Amino acid sequence: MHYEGIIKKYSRYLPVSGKTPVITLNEGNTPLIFSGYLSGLLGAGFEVYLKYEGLNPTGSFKDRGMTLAISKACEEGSKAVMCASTGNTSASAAAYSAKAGIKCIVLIPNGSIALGKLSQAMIHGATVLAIEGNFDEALKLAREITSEFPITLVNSLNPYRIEGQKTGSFEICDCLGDAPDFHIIPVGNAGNITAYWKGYKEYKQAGKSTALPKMLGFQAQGAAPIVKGHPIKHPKTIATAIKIGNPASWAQAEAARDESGGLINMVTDKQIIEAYKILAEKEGIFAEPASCASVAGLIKLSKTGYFSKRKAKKPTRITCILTGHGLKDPDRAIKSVKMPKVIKPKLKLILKEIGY
Ligand code: AN7
Repeated sequence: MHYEGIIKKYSRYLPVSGKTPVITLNEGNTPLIFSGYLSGLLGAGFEVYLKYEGLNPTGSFKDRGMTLAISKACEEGSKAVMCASTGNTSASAAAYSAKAGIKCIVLIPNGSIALGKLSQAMIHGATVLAIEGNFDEALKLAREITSEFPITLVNSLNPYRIEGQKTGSFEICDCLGDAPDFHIIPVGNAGNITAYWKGYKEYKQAGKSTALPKMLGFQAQGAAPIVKGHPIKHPKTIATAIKIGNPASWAQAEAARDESGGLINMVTDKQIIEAYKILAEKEGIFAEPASCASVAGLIKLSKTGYFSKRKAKKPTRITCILTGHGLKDPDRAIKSVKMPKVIKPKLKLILKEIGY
């Protein structure tokens, strides 16, 4: 069967009807990749899987929520959508709006979004305004404007975003045959952890899985309001996607943590870059820095003995969500490695360099 995106695949779990115009780029159906290297770090009895959401059409998990948010906006007759964004939401909103033929306006924090994401919002024809302020200020403005004018807000405060994004859990359960034991995920505005938890609960309710994972969320240390227990006025991290000081779904993230018996913790930029390089060098997976907060969190917890050996005969399964593609932020990649050596086009010189 030709795959046509998450709405068609999971329509029975989503608020859609035969009348909903399906605006899709065939998002979802992303690979769940076994990581031999990370499983080995934890030792016998553990299996680590990477959900590579960077392989969605615009290169991030946002497409799962955006297909539904834009489809519902069209169903309701909306002609314009708006979002504030650290980059990926704007890229996705711009692409799906282009497909739908509606207007898209995005507010981004000036100077704080990765180049790939900015290029996406612009090439898809969105109206891009760079706010002299941070993401939290941009979101406040987007909420104010969309509550007064006939423009649909497509940030994750839009419930259809959460509904679409919960399909990530369905895919993981379908792939593993049941829910994993632990689910590790980066936390920024906290929509995705909210969505995954909702998805796991609903799939169990529907009899499609038998268990629920512990939800383990990771913020960047310089942008860790939930861990610290108060909003951060001037969040700081190289993981610009999660440079958020006052998450919109704060309470829902805490509920996911508490209901599942999980935790929300933080990782330093250094730990994020270490995980970024491990994924690239050991697994051949290029994920953007914010994505790697999940793997950095796994490594951090493994060192503290959090994943203690379990007696169960079955392996303990852990999924890490890699939320966005590494190509989103080429500047960061280049800053993290040595630049190529410039060399004269002479055979002998090249052979000498490569040791032959
Ligand atoms: C790669 O695009 O908030 O906790 O405006 O792009 O659901 O916010 C992006 C968030 C993780 C955090 N990883 O997810 C935006 C935006 C990547 C991201 C997150 C984002 P949430």
